Amino acid sequence: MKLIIQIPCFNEAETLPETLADLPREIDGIDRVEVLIVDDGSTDGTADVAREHGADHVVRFGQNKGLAAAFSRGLDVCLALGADVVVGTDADNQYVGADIAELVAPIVEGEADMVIGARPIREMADFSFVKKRLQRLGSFVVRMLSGTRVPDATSGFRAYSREAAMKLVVLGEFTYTLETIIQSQYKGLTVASVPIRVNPLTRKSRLFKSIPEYLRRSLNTMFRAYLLFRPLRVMGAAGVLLTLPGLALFARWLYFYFSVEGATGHVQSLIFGAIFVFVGFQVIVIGLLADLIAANRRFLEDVLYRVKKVEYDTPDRVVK
Ligand SMILES: Nc1nc2c(ncn2[C@@H]2O[C@H](COP(=O)(O)OP(=O)(O)O)[C@@H](O)[C@H]2O)c(=O)[nH]1
Ligand SMILES: [Mg+2]
Repeated sequence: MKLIIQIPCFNEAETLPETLADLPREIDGIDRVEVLIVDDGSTDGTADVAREHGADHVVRFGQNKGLAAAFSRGLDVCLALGADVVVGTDADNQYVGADIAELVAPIVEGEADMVIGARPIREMADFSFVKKRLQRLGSFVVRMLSGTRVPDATSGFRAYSREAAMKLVVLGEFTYTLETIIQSQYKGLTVASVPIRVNPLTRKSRLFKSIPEYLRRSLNTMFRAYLLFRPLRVMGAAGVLLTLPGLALFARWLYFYFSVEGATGHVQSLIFGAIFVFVGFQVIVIGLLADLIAANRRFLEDVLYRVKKVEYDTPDRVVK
């Protein structure tokens, strides 16, 4: 079994040597461990530092494309390099390299397709009170949306089976962490979680710049990932919520129309009722369309998966 540890980096020349030095090169059940650095347009010589400090493979973007793009590219490169297991970790040495053994164990044993390292959030002094709350709330929402039991949804310390690396498709621009968990559900990938340790902070987080910004981007990612997963449920519920008050208003108008007061008055109820019913109905129809489009995407993702299988699993094409 071959494990490739991939690290997305954006200007990490300072902390990368320490991170690389801490990575294990021998793990039970794994024959070979290699390291891939995805340098996302760094301007501080990250790629050179990576090579000097023992990274086996370095991929470099000419310009900054964001974490999600670097993650996706990393998965593809790992597949092309013949990885059976892929581990993702951060360049700032936030996670403890030795814990990678724990992370890959459920995959080596064939019990999971994706293993998420759960940080001891409560004990983390570097996390502010608000950040801890947000992490808990975010993980709760992801659990609800995905039907999984992941305690730490935003953890970037994860292991993926080759199958998962082929099936996951990340389109969001901000983070892949939430999207991949929501996707695992409809892709039939088993998600497991293991407790892991964290090192003291080496530098401030670059992804979590401000709370409103982080919230906005995370909510956006989650909403879109879920919409893709169950469009009709979301749009249908919104449509029904709009239609019901409309029908009530319409019934009110009908009641007065046929009661003693005759045809005069309560036209407002009729107008608002009609608007609500009309808009609600439109939303439901759009939901149906979204459902058809989502079915199409699933079909395309299945085709993509098969293409990847041919591309990466045909023996003479795999780069060893
Ligand atoms: N590819 C890429 N990676 C990034 C970018 N910003 C941060 N990262 C990487 O994402 C990982 C986590 O970043 P960090 O700032 O520690 O965020 P934290 O997860 O909140 O601690 C590190 O390996 C960073 O190098 C970016 O713009 N592009
Ligand atoms: Mg960090």
